[in-house]
Amino acid sequence: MKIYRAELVPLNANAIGTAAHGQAVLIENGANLTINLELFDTPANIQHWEHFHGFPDNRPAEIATSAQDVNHDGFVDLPETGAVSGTTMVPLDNAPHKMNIPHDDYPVADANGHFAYTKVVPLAELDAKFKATFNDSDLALDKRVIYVHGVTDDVVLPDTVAGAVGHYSTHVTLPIAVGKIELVN
Ligand SMILES: [Cu+2]
Repeated sequence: MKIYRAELVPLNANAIGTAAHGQAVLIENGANLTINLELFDTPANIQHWEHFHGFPDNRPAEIATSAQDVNHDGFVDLPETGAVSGTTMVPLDNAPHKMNIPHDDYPVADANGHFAYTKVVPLAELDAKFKATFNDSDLALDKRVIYVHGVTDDVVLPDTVAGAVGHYSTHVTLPIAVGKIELVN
């Protein structure tokens, strides 16, 4: 059994007016990967996309900070996280092993901006899908970072904020919290 943990710290807190934070615990045990995640003070009453991101070449991902706001518009948007955090890999949604990213089956925050997420994922299916997508790289959880996304539509985002995915706007993809996954034991 391997236990991993991530402490999620706020990103874009000043710009969006709330400092989302929380933690995740991931447990690889036999055939399953169990993911537990809890977030506080997220933008309330909306769905929050969440994934782990990383580099397919297994370079260790690091969390983005305000230093990644390279266009100095006051927001670290999804594309700006790529330099240090890599690409979107596995969703923490209703079916992580299917690795579908743009959809509406992610957790929804309550009126206090709280949500908890638990999922037991079949590791063999996740590994197979991951290897097919990322050219035989391993899950390598301790080289990944977890992102939580999503702000309410009333947050004014300048046109310089990028990262829309399909018909999902930059409000859906704007990062609000991030944490590096670390092997506990
Ligand atoms: Cu993401």
